[in-house]
Amino acid sequence: MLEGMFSHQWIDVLSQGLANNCENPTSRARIWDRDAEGRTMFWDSQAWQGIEEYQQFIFNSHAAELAGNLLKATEINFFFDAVFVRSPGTQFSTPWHQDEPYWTIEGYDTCTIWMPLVPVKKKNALAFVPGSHLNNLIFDQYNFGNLNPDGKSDVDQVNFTGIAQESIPDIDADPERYNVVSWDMQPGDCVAFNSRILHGGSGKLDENQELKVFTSKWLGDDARIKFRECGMDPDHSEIMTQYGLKPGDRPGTDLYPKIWEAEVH
Ligand SMILES: O=C(O)CCC(=O)C(=O)O
Repeated sequence: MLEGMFSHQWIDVLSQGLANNCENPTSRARIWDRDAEGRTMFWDSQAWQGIEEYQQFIFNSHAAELAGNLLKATEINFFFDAVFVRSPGTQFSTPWHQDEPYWTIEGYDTCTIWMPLVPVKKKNALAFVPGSHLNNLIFDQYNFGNLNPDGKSDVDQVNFTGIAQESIPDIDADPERYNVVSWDMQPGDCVAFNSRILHGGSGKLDENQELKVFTSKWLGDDARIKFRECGMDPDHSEIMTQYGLKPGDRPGTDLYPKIWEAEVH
């Protein structure tokens, strides 16, 4: 967790972008959870091509440099954005998962920058199992396509049966055993995490508390395109193919622009 990484100007830009995004969702957007009181968790992804404020952040903020330094990369490409918007009081918690097994990318040198655009308490923030990105395990984890109370069609699906090496442990039953961490965070703070780390939670909000999160995903040196038979979420395989990208390629083109390069000394 990195405190005060982004200025209030960037938070304002992203907040404006998120408002635009919620008014003009992509075809990928959907509600992940809607409870009996009408509280919702809204998700959208890869909206950046249509949202100018997201483009400003991706191309002009120091997010790519931050990812580059953390990953000790020689270059950084942008992968995609995703937003997680919980209306006040939403209880929905994101299931524990790793990101890489769902992605159309494989590699160790990847990271997500998770940024709350409103203050969030430790108990409501995304939580992590430290070190779990190092164990080379793919867990039998959740099919996020099941999060679809409105019955949207053409939702990405995954099924890790036969691929996963282990069941996902019941982390919530004994968070101390897994050294689970999360933090009180202010707008401007972020968590940068490896796509192999087990993470989940967030939600369980107090009655009047909302949560608006912008995430950006960044690719370092060893990231390569991979199409997975177990399904992918978000599934970029079709658009990657349209852009001439194939398994084994280094992601690039206008779809995954190179944003940052290390200085050569
Ligand atoms: O904020 C959340 O609830 C989920 C975030 C997440 O899983 C991610 O960014 O990979």
